[in-house]
Amino acid sequence: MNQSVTIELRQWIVEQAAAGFSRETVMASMVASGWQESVALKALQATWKEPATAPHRSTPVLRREGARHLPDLDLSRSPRQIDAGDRMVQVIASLSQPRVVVLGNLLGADECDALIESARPQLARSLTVATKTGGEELNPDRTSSGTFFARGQTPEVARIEARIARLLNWPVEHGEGLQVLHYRPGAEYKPHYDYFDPDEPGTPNILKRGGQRLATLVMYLSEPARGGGTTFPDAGLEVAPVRGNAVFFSYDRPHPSTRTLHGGAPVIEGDKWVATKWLREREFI
Ligand code: PD2
Ligand code: ZN
Repeated sequence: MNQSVTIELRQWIVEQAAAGFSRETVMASMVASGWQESVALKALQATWKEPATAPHRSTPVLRREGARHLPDLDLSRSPRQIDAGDRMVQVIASLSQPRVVVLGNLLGADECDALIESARPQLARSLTVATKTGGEELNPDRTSSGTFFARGQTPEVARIEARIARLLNWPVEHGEGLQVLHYRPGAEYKPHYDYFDPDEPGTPNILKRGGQRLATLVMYLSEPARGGGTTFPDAGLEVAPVRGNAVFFSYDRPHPSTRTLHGGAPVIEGDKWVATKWLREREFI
């Protein structure tokens, strides 16, 4: 039988690492439960890239030591709403591990329409960063079409970017330009990580433009009647695409133990439009 590395297998490996099992023990139990050795090894290599790193722990003291400064919202006093400068943004739900925050009212209906209409003429089948070279390539896991705006490309885009910067306490200059994606029924974005894999040969080139990605904000510009949620398989979470709402998540290191594997579920009925903002360590040029 030809086995392949499934999302479930990757998820299971992440859980075993978090529980403190060694790489060797995890490999042995995969083989014992019927996984071909080559597939088990491939899954381990893809999922467990830092065997020397201590397993993820959620003890606050440990997390604070050496913790990276990350984009984040100030939820310390459990606000219902956050003042993002020109708009009050609702906090609908939050998760600490992985850090995921669902936001309401981030964009107005007029802003969603304006972004869709300015993106529409520029749409092309979505590309992703080619990790082998640092260039761009067609990705079969991503059946949406999309386009990028330059930072501040229109006054509307600049206003939204200033709002995001204030909300997430991260400089506008550290953000990539907005990406707008369009998914028709059947289109999806299979689960992936947004950070750049340190083991890929093209990564050093990509990092020259502003360092690693640290966080993602996916803003929903439309509301498909069914399907199209943003899924987090390692957290068992699916965020419904509600127009004007958004999901924010951050990753303190480029590693699966951040549990930020996420995808865009297939759209079943209607059209899904999103705008994504990625936040980098340094100024993105
Ligand atoms: O459209 C989405 O829900 C989605 C899901 C996963 C977008 C992205 N990733 C992305 O733009 O990176
Ligand atoms: Zn993504």
